[in-house]
Amino acid sequence: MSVFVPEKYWWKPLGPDERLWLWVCVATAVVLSLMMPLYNLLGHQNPSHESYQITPEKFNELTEKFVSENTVREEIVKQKFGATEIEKKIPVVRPALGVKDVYLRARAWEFYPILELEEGREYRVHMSSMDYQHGFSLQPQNINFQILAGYDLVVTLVPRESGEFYVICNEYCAIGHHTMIGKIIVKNKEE
Ligand SMILES: [Cu+2]
Repeated sequence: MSVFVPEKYWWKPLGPDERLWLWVCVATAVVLSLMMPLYNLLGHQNPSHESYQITPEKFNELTEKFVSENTVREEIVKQKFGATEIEKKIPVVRPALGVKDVYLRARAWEFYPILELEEGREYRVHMSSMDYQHGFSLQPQNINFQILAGYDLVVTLVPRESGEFYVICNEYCAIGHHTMIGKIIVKNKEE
């Protein structure tokens, strides 16, 4: 049985053009790799985050606990699916003093609860999905994250601006996707 053995390898000897291209490739790879940490520190981009594994059941339990301990009122939210319009009550949750971990549950097709945060205070916002892949897109700031079932995505943030902000799902999640809109309210300390 004969084994094919090439008589010569293309990189032996290495031609000047090939050598130049290899250096271009190496330089590009180095520049692109450096851009990752540098842009994270210097660029205007989404805040970095942590991610942990969690079951939807456990995340749901933590969310329900957070909601039951910190709810201040409820808001009626309307959703339109074709000709049908439904109304539901979504709790507005204002984390008590000292509560840093806040939970935002995504599922078809709602963000739950409505968060009411304080300007200048640091929070760890936990996000996870109960079913499909969803997207967290904070508008008009254009801050975006993917929300996946089985993962607890933690974003540490300090709200710098008061007002009402909308969370749009920007990952297509079937029939009610267009109705999946959440809300984050940011208030001054005095409010
Ligand atoms: Cu969605």
